[in-house]
Amino acid sequence: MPPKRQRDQAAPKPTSPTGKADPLATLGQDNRAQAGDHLTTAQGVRLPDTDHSLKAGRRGPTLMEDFHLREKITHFDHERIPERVVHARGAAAHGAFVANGAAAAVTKAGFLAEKGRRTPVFTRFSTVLGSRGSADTVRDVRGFAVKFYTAEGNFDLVGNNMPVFFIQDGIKFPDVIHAGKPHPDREIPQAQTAHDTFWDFVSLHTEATHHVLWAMSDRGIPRSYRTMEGFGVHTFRLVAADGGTSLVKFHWKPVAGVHSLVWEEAQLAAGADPDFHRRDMADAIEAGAPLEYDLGIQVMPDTPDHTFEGIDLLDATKIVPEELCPVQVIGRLTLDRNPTNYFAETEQVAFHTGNLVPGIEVTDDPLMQARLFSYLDTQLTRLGGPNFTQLPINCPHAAVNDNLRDGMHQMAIHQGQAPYLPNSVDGGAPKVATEAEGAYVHRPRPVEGEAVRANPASFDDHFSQATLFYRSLSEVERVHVVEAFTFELGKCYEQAIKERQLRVLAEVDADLCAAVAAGLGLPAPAGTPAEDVVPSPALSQIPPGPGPVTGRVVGVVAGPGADLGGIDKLEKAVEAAGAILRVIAPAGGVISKGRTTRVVERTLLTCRSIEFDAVVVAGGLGGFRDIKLSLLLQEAFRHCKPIAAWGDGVQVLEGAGVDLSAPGVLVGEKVLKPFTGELIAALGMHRVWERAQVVMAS
Ligand code: HDE
Repeated sequence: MPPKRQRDQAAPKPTSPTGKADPLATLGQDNRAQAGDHLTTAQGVRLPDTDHSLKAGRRGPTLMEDFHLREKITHFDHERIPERVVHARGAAAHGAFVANGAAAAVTKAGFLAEKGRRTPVFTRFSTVLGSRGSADTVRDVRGFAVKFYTAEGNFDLVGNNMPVFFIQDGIKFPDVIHAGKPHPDREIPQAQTAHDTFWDFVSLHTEATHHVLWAMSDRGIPRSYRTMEGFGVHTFRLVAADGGTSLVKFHWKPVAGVHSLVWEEAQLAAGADPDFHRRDMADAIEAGAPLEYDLGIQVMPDTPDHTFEGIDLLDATKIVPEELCPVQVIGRLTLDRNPTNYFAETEQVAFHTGNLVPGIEVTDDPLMQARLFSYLDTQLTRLGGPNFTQLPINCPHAAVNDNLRDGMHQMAIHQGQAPYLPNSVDGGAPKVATEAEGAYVHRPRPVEGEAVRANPASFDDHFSQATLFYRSLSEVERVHVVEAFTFELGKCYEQAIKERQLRVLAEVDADLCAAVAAGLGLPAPAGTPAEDVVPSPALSQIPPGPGPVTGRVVGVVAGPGADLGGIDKLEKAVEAAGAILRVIAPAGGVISKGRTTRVVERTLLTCRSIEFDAVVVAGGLGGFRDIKLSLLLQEAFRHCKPIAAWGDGVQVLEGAGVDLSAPGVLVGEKVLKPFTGELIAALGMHRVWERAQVVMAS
């Protein structure tokens, strides 16, 4: 009997909503996983040994005729494909988007408009500058790319976690990326902008200023993908069923709230757990806590000048404040399935801003226009030819019937004689569709003008929205921006670059400039920042009141003698709120008290404060002291996380030097409702920012 492939044994293939076999559902079911009866070559020949090469005698030499050795090594030699030139490091998840029907008036795109329609999606999050093996928590922009496998074809919303971009015209993309990537001589620093070439470029290229402010804010170091906003950045044109058009901006709003790390945590995580974000996402999904986001749109009239309230909608360095044009929620994205194979799915997925479906069009934003060229072009190299759309992760669920033929890695065995149109040989098939039959028909629009290499005058305003952003932040968020600029510029060697960037900051906000200058030990230059901006409260991440705590992690310090009953009660309360509890102890194994036992999930050696959103010390530990515990508690204190203790756990806090009178340090006799309620409310605020003053003063 020949070896049987799992593929041959397969049960009926799952189908997509379109009725077509769902290629994603069968991903990972190929027998080239570690299954099946016998190891074979790629040609299906069974192998007797895969540990020894074929040699002339036990002491060699190795024989050329060893086809297994040659095949095994050759395949291995070619296991890597070029990493993405930007957004190389990423993590992804499967899920679905369900429309709520609110978009029906503005677009005919069924997956957005039709109430209750469920569309499968694959979403890849990424950092921009780092290589594939770099750390997750570096200060950077995050990619937020969503592939919707709609019944009308694939639509990709290839966005970021910041709503603006460094450049207004795509022709500058190689410049900004060359400046941000490691220096070409020594290839350092990795995955960061804290170096001369980046600041050289952005200080000379002031249209980057608004985006630089976002990158230096807490948005540059998200807590997790689960707590990160996403933006389509460009203005899109939606086309309604009646042909009416509107200009829109897309927003992803995380259901779990918008939260960030603090800079020290981000740095610690980069060393202690470089996979911090991807682990968080995969663990949450595996634990049955999906990532959820509302998709929202800002809808603006499609006027000939493409402006709204004086804001140029074709300028990707500008936002439309939500207070001027509210975000309307049109559906929810849920990510609830981890990929089966990183390479096949996350690495090989190919997003493209030009993957559009009827009802969604692009605008003349010159940044967007360049992207329409770039994605397909880069993928031809990265994925080795023009047939990457046949890879399961890129395959549309809609029926594909193209006349594209041959090329590297062709997987299909096309039939017929006439892959051209018009033809008579194959009966004139396939036929083009009418708009009523679902064809993508570009909305006619007047296009005229002289061929010029120039921007509209409105693109010259580089600072007003940077000022708007900075002044819309809360006090503590502004301090973080000052610290980020001071850190990044402090890493530059060239004095002239620091001075030039200070002159840019002087145009944004005099206080910001003065504070950064003081940190650098340089004089603050004078500038003329916008005086009268109306702040946009939606730009601040600090919640006005406690928000959801879904997926947050509470670490409970326990050990021999710990009040296990109290831990159980705390766990029930924490889990009822949607958060997770993890037991930390000096040593692994289990802790027992009477007949109750508790598994230790982290030891003081294996954990670091970064993985907990709050730390609680259990009662019953007496005056337990440990230098690593002091570090854990002091870091949690410095990072303004809720800290709590009950019973004699309070002595442990004192022993670790925690100021019991500081905000957000909660103590109780026992684990009772007021204790757990206060802790969960503090967790819902994400941080105890009132403590920041105490931390800075100490
Ligand atoms: Fe990209 N970008 N980009 N970009 N981009 C790529 O495509 C490019 C821009 C974004 O998870 C590349 O397949 C140009 C803005 C994401 O696979 C490449 C310009 C925004 C991802 C490319 C931009 C993005 C990419 C690299 C200026 C936010 C990762 C590999 C005109 C709205 C997608 C690839 C994934 C990836 C080009 C600007 C987001 C080289 C030329 C603005 C999320 O084609």
